[in-house]
Amino acid sequence: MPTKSALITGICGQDGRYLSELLLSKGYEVHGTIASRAPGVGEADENLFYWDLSDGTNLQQIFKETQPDEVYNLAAQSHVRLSFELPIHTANVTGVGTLRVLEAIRQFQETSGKQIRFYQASSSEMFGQVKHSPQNEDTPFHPRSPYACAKVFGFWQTVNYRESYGMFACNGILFNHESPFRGEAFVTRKITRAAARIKVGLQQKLKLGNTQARRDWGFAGDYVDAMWKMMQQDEADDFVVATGVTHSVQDFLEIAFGHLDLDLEEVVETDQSLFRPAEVDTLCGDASKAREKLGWEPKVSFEELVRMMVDRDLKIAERDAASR
Ligand code: G4F
Repeated sequence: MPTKSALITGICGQDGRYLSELLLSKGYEVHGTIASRAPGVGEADENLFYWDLSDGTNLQQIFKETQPDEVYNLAAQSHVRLSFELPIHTANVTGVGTLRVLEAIRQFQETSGKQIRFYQASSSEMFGQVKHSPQNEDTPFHPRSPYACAKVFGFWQTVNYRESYGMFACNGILFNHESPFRGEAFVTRKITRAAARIKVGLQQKLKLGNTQARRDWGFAGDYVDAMWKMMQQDEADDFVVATGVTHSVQDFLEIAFGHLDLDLEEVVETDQSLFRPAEVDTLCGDASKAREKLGWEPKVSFEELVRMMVDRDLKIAERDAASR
């Protein structure tokens, strides 16, 4: 079988990292786009292309060079609280950016005759003020942030390109998914990093916003497998990817700090500036469709996930403490 070529936008992020490992293990030729601010900028790599979702101009050239069979659109301004401070930028990048990729694929297919499959990283944040629980593919959206509004735009553009042009374009509606490679500004990694640094004496306090918020947290390594499976279906469709189990930020805190025998009462402080103008109080996904049609299921439990993240952050903290 000839090698398949994949292009991952935002390949340097957590999901890009796990997805590229998965695709390489399946024999794919993997290419990725990175934004100009990404780490390692300036280093030559024939499989990496500088590109930003706010820019539609060089996608045709990137497609020409990479000849992708599959495009995974993982790039975004993905921080919910930041989107309240940068609403226009978020709309342009996370929302219209998705449309730029879809339209570039449509035009490339028309001129080259090559068929490209498209995956859109849609988000459980689109459910926002949830209409019922657990949320599945039929649950109406009620976005609660500029980020979530932008993701709703990207979701419907993906559906529209599928329905209007017969493109293979699918949405993975992924609930929160974490790993030791999660960005440090997201609450899970902020907690595990702080616990580890407090343990070795590099940090004294941890400031958090709303610790009563509840999320359905899974392991990113499991979730990229669902992305790939969606792209191998006979027909493009949209799928919720979730564990079906919900926990509070407080639960996450207690397991993380408990794993290192730390007393969180003494170190955790509430910081009002970390609350959001509108909060998504609780999310819980129903991934029955993914289980039935994709044969997908999560493998890593919540407790295993927290411990995995703390253990890696402890190694980093110990190394940092030793090099002081
Ligand atoms: O970790 P978070 O920032 O993730 P959030 O907002 O749920 O969004 C993440 O998951 C989405 C999938 O559902 C993605 F689409 C999105 O791109 C992103 O990856 O916050 C989780 C919860 C929130 O309720 C927040 O208010 O934790 C609460 N929280 C409390 N203190 C905090 C903090 N969040 C952050 N980032 N930092 C805090 O100090």
